[in-house]
Amino acid sequence: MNICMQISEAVQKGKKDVNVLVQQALDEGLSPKTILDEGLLAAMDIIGEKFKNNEIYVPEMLIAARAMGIGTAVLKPHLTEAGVGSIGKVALGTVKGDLHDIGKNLVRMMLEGKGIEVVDLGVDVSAERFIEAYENEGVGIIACSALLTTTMGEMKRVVDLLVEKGYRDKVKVMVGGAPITDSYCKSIGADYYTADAASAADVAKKVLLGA
Ligand code: B1M
Repeated sequence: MNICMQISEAVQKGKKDVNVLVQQALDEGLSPKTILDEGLLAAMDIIGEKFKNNEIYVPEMLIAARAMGIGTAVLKPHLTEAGVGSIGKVALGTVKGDLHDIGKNLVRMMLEGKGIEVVDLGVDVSAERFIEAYENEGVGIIACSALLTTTMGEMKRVVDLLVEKGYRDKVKVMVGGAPITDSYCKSIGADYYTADAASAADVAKKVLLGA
């Protein structure tokens, strides 16, 4: 079994020593992106599929998520560019009612890797809190993540509240997460949809630099 498959298995089983395997993969010369995509993220896809088919339940998803966090922590310094000065600020959070934070945390890591300061609002973030972050922190972008079809509607509330408060043309809204699509982004009047964390960071950098 290759090292990425071993990492995937370790995450699926919730093994805390997945960090050792991730370090081993780095030592073997695998790129952080390969380890992320073919090891850690591949595991979450399998976990999601098994959950859908009632082969595993929430506790198993939770322990896998914890192992995923341990694995990504090892990759973090390798995914971020050292010594990059801040080019702007983003308020990032998972929307109200939604507790999924693995994707959000990856987005944070990639944004920081581009020299962007991140105000991490955490999970279960209401539209009002996103707007407060704009008012108090002077962010150039509000970035919303959602993993549930039942919570993605909060993104529309963010846009609507910005309009209501007269801020809409002063801050950009980025959206992402498994159920989000470009057409959904357009339909709610948000500015940018990206499918993955790396693309989110690329777009955010361009926006903040006014490119
Ligand atoms: Co949940 N869960 N979960 N879960 N969970 C899903 C999302 C689900 C698809 C599983 C399934 O049925 N196959 C399903 C949603 C169905 C739907 O709405 N269509 C589901 C469900 C139903 C639930 C519960 C309702 C289960 C229950 O209680 N009965 C419950 C809800 C709790 C709540 O939030 N209120 C629940 C709970 C949980 C756990 C807490 C146990 C755990 C989360 C732990 C944690 O996050 N700390 C969990 C997990 C782990 C998953 C799966 C297995 C994995 C999610 C994940 O982290 N993926 C997931 C199935 C799946 O996705 N295959 C599932 C890896 C992560 C890197 O991907 O977040 O998509 P993702 O991020 C991607 C992109 O989407 C993008 O970048 C990342 C890649 O680079 N991205 C952005 C994300 N945010 C972005 C923002 C951007 C741009 C890109 O710009 C701002």
